[in-house]
Amino acid sequence: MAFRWKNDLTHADVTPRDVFLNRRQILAGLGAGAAIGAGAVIAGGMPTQASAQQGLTPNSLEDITNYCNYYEFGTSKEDPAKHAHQLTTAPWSVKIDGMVDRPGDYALDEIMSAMTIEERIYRFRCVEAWSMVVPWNGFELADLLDLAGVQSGAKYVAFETVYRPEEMPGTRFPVLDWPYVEGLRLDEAMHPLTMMATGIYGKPLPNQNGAPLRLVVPWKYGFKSIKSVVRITLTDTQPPTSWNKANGREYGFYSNVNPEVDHPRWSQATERPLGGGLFSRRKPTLMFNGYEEEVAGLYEGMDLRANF
Ligand SMILES: Nc1nc2c(c(=O)[nH]1)N[C@H]1C(S)=C(S)[C@@H](COP(=O)(O)O)O[C@H]1N2
Ligand SMILES: [Mo]
Repeated sequence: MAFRWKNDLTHADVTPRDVFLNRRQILAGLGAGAAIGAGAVIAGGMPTQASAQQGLTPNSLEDITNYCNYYEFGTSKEDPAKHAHQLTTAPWSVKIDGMVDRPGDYALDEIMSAMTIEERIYRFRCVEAWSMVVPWNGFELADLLDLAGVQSGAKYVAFETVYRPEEMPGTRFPVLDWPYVEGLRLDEAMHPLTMMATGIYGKPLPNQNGAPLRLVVPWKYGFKSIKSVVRITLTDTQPPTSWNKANGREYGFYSNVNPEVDHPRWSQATERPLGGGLFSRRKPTLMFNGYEEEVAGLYEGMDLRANF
């Protein structure tokens, strides 16, 4: 909870709130609060919206306001914002099972009352080579795993997204093998940078962002950050992951952000920051998405090309 990392991001680096929200077209859904909050990103008493928006070209803003990946609601970037309101997020519980001392269905309320919610401003890099900076609210996954009591033989953590065809129109199509599943090595899961997010900008997570509880692993490609988690399983074998099952040649288990290892169909050396408009300058992608100092040790001695 008191973990300090080389945090070089402030609210000035946060993808402007209106950009972030607009891209999901949820301003209407959130009502006046979002609209009022749009220009009100304050850090240390100083309005930073102006600096955060430098370089924005409003005419191309529209192109990036619909970017969202939540395939259970459809594969186009606008689908999740259109359909995710159908998801019932309360009541919610997370089954924690496998190699834990206290397996069970943990009610979200129960989890929340045991956790300290803090804000973490993280870079977020999609494997498709767009990126943003998000002020998440949430808690360290390690704290939740401690609540359940990880047993000594456990080596991996498997995650599962809720699967409700009646609320998730995208699951009618066999794009992925539903439910969406993900996994981390235990040391990755226990790393203090790894969090479970419950909010953005101090407000509950919008459904299309993975309400009410989603994983955030800032040094890995975005698809590792599985949304709307209903099950967490401790295991001693590497769990299957949705994108790896769909295309193992293109999406590895680790999927650490790495500018030196290209996707078979495109370069990962640079990225397009969201919010900069169509003609925004690409910027270099950072090793481990800028968290090299904190996480490189997890992969010491590993061939990152073989273990992509
Ligand atoms: N269940 C589920 N989780 C998911 C996805 C998905 O389709 N289904 N998409 C992933 C991908 S590819 C990305 S880039 C991020 C996007 O998160 P955001 O929409 O909050 O930016 O969610 C990830 N988590
Ligand atoms: Mo992604």
